[in-house]
Amino acid sequence: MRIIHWLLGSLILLIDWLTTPRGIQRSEAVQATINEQTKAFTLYQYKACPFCVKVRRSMKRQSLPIETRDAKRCPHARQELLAGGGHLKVPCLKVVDPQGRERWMYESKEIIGFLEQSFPQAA
Ligand SMILES: N[C@@H](CCC(=O)N[C@@H](CS)C(=O)NCC(=O)O)C(=O)O
Repeated sequence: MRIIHWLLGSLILLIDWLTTPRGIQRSEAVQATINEQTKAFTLYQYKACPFCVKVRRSMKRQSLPIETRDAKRCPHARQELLAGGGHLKVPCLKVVDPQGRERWMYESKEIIGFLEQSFPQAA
């Protein structure tokens, strides 16, 4: 069972690597603003989780340099996710607003929709 799990994970990572999307191009000034805004975001994830791959590909497509933390390999990240979000489930996007309030968003579909709405696709 473990070997099948490992093989599937490796296959997912290989396909992801072979078909990595290109990031959209923005003007330097707009991208610099977005880079600054994404500092308020952290993605808790597992490397080979298909839902996490989906979110990472969306980030890549949108050229969003969001920090990722591996909640499987890093006990500290796992603890942060459990304490902040309340569930050990990935992907989970932590968003900190300008007042310092945290929002922990689960569900890949919701995260991708939120990112698409939050950032301009061009300019
Ligand atoms: N519907 C969720 C599914 C997420 C999900 O099932 N994630 C798995 C990893 S692939 C998980 O976190 N399972 C709990 C665990 O591994 O502890 C989504 O689209 O984000």
